[in-house]
Amino acid sequence: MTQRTLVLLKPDTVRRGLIGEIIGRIERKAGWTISALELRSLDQETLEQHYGEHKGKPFYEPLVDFMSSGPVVALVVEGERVIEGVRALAGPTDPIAAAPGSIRGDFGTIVRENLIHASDSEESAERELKIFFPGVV
Ligand code: RTP
Ligand code: MG
Repeated sequence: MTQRTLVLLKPDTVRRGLIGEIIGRIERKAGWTISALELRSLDQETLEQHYGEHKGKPFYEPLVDFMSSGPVVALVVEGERVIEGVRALAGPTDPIAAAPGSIRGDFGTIVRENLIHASDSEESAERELKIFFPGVV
């Protein structure tokens, strides 16, 4: 089942020079393709759309501050079961609970600064791709 997903390499990834490391892991999965890629700074409106489901939660404001603290790399990745697949490469939200070998497990310690976002379902992917790459979908 070929799918498309939205991936964001968060500002901690860019600051720490881990873009290549993380993109390399995605690229090495058989048959997956990066079909769009952009380094960009996210404004409040974009973040509100993207993380709207978390509005009102205690971590929302610090999350938005963090996500606008520096540029992110936004990517569209296409391929076999890529939605579930990139989530598996990333590991669970809390990097301390994430297994070594996963991106968050290998590089993260702080829940907020967990390196990568990946769409969590087909519906989320469709919604998020429209926000970040309106020309692509
Ligand atoms: P994401 O949406 O970024 O791919 O991450 P996720 O699905 O694994 O986690 P989610 O529950 O959607 O949370 C979104 C992001 O908010 C930050 N967060 N901080 N308790 C906290 O301090 C807390 N909880 C979540 C993380 O950056 C998380 O990825
Ligand atoms: Mg999420």
